[in-house]
Amino acid sequence: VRQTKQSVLEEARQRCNDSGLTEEEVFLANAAAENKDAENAVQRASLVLRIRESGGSLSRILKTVENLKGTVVQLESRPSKTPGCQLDILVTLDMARTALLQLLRSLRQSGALAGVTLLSENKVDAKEAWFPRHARDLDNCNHLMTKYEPELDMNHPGFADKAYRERRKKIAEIAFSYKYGDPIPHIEYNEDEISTWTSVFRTVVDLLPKHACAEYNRVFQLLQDEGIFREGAIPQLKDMSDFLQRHTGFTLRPAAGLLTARDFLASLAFRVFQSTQYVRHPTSPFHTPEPDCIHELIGHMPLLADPSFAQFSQEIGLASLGASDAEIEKLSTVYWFTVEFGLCKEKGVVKAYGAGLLSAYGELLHAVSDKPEHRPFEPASTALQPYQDQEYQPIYYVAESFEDAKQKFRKWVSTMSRPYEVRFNPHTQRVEVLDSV
Ligand code: HBI
Ligand code: NLE
Ligand code: FE
Repeated sequence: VRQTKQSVLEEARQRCNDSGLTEEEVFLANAAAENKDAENAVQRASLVLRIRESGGSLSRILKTVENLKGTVVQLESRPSKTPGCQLDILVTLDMARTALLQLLRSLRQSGALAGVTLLSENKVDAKEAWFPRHARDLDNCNHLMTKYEPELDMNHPGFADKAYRERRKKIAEIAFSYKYGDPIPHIEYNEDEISTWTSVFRTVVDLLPKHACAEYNRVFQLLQDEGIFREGAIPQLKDMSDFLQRHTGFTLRPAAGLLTARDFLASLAFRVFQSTQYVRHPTSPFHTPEPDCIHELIGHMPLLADPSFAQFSQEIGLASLGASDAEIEKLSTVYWFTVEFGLCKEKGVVKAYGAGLLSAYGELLHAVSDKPEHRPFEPASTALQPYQDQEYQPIYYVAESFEDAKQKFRKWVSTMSRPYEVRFNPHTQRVEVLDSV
């Protein structure tokens, strides 16, 4: 069903490119064109308007509504938190469809507004695309990519290793049968697995002080102090999840392998990180293309305990909910060049914060050397950069800081076409869709 909706949306999106309308508005326009009666029928609609400090004027907007024979049913305003904007307005109107479309077009073109969103009501399909609304719904977000499964991928170092494949299967089954609210199962790791952990751990410990960003090093030290990070024992996901929860509210749930980007990103919206629990094959300790628990633990966990970074991760997740396939691809690319392989500046020196670098010391050294290309992080262009996951990256993007990356990301996300806004309610762990009055 999701696929069908997506392709309908894609088609609409094609058509809105030159009209300056969102796909929802194109649906409206089509409905109006098909039905002459509907064209003049008055309907109720709600808009969210973000009025700029310079050039913006609420009275002029209301005048436009009046000129188009619309009636304001309700109006709410509050000071805007967006820099350069004075007010956020929620306005509900009664208006003919064609007039409403005209209004949207002129508001968008006026330059007085930093944002114009039509909140969806009962007429549009976009908001019906399924996405998880509660952390419990993540029980349905565990679709795997087939690449890198040791059973299916002939190039996997474990392909010919029967015992390893059995082990992977057993750990994957734990993830598949995991349900929201279950305690995270304890894994008794064997000697091979522990020695792989220990050799990776030793090498990264040596490199971190020099090459990891300060936020990462701060939490890494904490994890060592608490005895969660040490040689000779692989941290249990349960202990790590409890640790994260105390710092940023992030929790973990076991994942069976490389998930689809849509499922993986969706969980971040709920401050849930889907983490693999198996260990990479012992023949490739220092670099593997697939996520394993060494990558998740050493690479991802420290920064998920950093408040600013946790917020950034969640915002990528929220942006992905209900997004089109093309947008998911862009968000994954941004995720790839930030959360996975990001570099940042610290007093003029380039440091690593990407998890794929911090868990793979060969690539870490490569990334901070002068061999690869370093480009400034700009979401709009970064999102279009093709990437591969087999070899070391030839290009890395450097952020000024997490805060700067977050600001730029927010600005870019606001240009995406989703016709509704979502927000996470931490009290209920529910994602609320802002689509009604
Ligand atoms: N799945 N289990 C798991 N772990 C990840 O780190 C991961 C994933 N699926 C996709 C993904 N990462 C990203 O590279 C982006 O595509 C979102
Ligand atoms: N290359 C990383 C490592 O070896 O730890 C894993 C990357 C997962 C995307
Ligand atoms: Fe990762």
